[in-house]
Amino acid sequence: MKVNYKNAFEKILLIRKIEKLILHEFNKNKIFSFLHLSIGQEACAVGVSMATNKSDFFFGNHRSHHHYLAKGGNIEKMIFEIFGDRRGCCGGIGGSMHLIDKSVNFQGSVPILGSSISIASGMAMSKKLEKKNSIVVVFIGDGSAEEGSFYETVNMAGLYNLPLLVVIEDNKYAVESGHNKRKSKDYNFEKIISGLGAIYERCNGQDFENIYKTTLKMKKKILNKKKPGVLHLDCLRFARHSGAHLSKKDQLAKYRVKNEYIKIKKNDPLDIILNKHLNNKIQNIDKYILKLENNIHNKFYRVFNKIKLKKI
Ligand SMILES: Cc1ncc(C[n+]2csc(CCOP(=O)(O)OP(=O)(O)O)c2C)c(N)n1
Ligand SMILES: [Mg+2]
Repeated sequence: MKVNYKNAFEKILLIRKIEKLILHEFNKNKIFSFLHLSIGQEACAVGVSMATNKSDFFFGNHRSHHHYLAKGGNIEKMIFEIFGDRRGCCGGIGGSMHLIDKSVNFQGSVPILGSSISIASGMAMSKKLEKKNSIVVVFIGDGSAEEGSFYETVNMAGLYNLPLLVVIEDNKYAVESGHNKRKSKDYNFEKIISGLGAIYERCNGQDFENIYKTTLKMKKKILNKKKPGVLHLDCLRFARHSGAHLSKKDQLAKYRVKNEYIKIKKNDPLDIILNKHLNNKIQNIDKYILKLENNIHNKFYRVFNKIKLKKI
């Protein structure tokens, strides 16, 4: 199997750069919408999207810029949406938590925690009835995986043999509550999910290669065994829960695990791909990255100048 690591790196970099441009504009107070940045978690979306096909469907949640962009959603329309411009993918009335681009099978992001899981399972049922070989992927957070609808849906998806893949991006926090405040010491995800009749896999959500290979394996199993799957990705949220903050102050905050900032520094998904797969293959890597960043900036910065804010 030949994996295109350069392509994966460029996709992650694109998502990172677009979010940083948005962050920059947010700081000028132009945004009316909430903003949940995916910075640090981009590989989760890129790994899953590269291991699935265009004909597979994605649903997102409140933190979904990376899911939308990894699936190939229209970038200009996303920027317009976040800034409340009518030309946004949701008519400019939804903001950053309401992204949709059906032309690439990104079926929508929904900010009510746990809600998109059951909507995605309905679509998985329709794909099963149509006898299509597609799967439906829904991305949720570790906090959302504590909603009752998650357990109910995985159970029903197991009962009806639905081609559903639930991807849990476990960044260890729901806003500022860590696992130790929300889960019993003996909480065992693997036992719970297997007990509900679904396939369960867990891997490093900072490492594109891991996510890509595990997703390929899971998709095969979902279709062959006719069972839903839950992919549990251990990842790191570099930014604050919401708002335009990507600061060391937050990474050092009391609610975080001790020394988490060191882990963040060492586990950037971009560095992981570079170190594992690209450093020896690309000459003058700094120049290559700078060129990519400049191209993204030149192509998309002009979109911010076109934004027309609606009069309320
Ligand atoms: C039903 C519901 N309850 C509360 C909220 C407010 N809320 C938005 S994001 C969030 C935390 C979600 O944590 P997690 O699912 O782990 O996702 P993360 O933000 O870490 O990506 C909360 C409580 C909501 N959107 N929906
Ligand atoms: Mg979380």
